[in-house]
Amino acid sequence: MSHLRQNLDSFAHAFKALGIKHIVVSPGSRNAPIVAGFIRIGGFNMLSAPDERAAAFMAMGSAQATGKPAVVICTSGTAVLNLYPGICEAYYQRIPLIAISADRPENLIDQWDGQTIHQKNIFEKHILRSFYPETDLHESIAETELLNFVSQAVEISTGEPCGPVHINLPLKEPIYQGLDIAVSASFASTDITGKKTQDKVQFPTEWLNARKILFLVGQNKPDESLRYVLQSVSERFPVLTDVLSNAQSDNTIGCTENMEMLSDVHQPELLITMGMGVVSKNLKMQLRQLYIPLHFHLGDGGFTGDPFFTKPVTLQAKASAILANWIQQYEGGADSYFLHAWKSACNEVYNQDNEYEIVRSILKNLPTDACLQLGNSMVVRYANGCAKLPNTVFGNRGTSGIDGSVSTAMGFAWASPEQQVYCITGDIGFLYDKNAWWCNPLPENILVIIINNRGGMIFDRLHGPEKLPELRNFVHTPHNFNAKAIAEHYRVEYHAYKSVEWLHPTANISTSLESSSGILEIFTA
Ligand SMILES: Cc1ncc(C[n+]2csc(CCOP(=O)(O)OP(=O)(O)O)c2C)c(N)n1
Repeated sequence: MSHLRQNLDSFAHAFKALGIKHIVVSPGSRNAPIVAGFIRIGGFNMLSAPDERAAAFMAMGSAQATGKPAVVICTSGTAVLNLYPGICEAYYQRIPLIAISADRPENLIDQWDGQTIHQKNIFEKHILRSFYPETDLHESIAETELLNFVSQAVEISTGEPCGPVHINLPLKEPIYQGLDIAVSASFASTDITGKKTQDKVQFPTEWLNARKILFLVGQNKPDESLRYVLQSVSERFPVLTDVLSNAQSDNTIGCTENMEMLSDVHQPELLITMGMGVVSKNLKMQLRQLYIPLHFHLGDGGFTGDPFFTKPVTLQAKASAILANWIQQYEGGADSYFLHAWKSACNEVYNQDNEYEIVRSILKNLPTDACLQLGNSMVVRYANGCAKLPNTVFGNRGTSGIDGSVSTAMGFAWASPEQQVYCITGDIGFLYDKNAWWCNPLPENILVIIINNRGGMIFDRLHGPEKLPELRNFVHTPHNFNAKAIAEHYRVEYHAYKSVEWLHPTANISTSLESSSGILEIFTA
């Protein structure tokens, strides 16, 4: 048996031993021997997805669902570059993802050879670490060496912060030798994954007596212990929760897009933030204007952004633990006037916008235990500040690309088959990512809802592009497409509504949302 065959079996086995289950594969010749190793070892949940751009987002969505790293495997050349948007999004969302690319031997680079490009360090600054085997895979490598190699990659990707890592495997001809032979060795089964958590963390003394403390939770993974502790904090202090914070409860305050102008009464003595960025530009701009003397950020590793220009001091702490510790010892009297001022600033004003009403009507009818995936552009903004959201909400706000929202939702649905997934997207985002359905097996627990306004509505809300009407074709990108033929192409159920039908007082929205899979398109223009 060839060393290559033996090594690729050991390589795949290492993933199994480390408890990794979800593998998304894009086809290719150079990566086929790597994929063959995963098939021979067995025990993986494997998804075939030919579009590498979509595949990377699918792997990321599946990692969102399981909390464990997912693997995406692709061939050499531009295939690797097509993983980049998903890698980038996983980097900024801090989601564990392992990208494996097959590569050609180094001496063939720049020799006019097909699918041969510079793959080393290809993801530059948007990767936690890039790995290359030290020994040629065609030579004998001890099983333990490959296990160590893979476990380092898994450890980095699930560390603090979590994120993407890249493993680049150069393979030279012949690559198909012994492809069909049964598994070479009886591998030891060792699950060596395990995560450290920091619990009792001391809070700064400034927190004990301050009366006006503003809490703000940006985009964050679901964390029930954090939601629980913030519920009690929100009885006395304003706790602002972004639509993607997964921290919302009865007394928390949604970050509505159309919030009031802030004034001196909103000025905190202390700002305490968790999670990452916020969707609301209005809130971000206004916090930049407000005088905030002290800002602590509860970090879970990785860099801390400074979105409000307040120079936050980062405490590397598990947010729920530090807050539970603090609330028990808090000695100051919380300023109820301050709490009410924030509640009324963010009070939802009735919005007559059709699309806003449609999105809100959908959200009102979603089950709490569903997963909601929000497309970028207007949809995530319409949902921001909504009082009723499912307990699991995701959106690709790491880099705010419109290129992978449906694929991410598809990956989530694949890895969480018991959970109903709803993905709401704009039409351009949908059309961009229509290869999300190009996967096998196709999940049956995902309903994609398109708000079709026949173009990029967001650009009509910005002031500027309308000054040059000729620009419209290149910015708003008007079109007359719909999803019917795409649904037929992928053989999924399709329903269409006009906004007047959807919003009609006699419309039964919960019944319209009953299909567990397919495409539902609502035309608003
Ligand atoms: C990959 C990528 N390309 C381009 C953009 C710029 N962009 C932001 S919103 C948008 C239009 C989105 O239109 P649609 O999905 O229909 O949503 P709507 O604006 O109508 O709500 C574009 C092209 C982006 N965010 N990401």
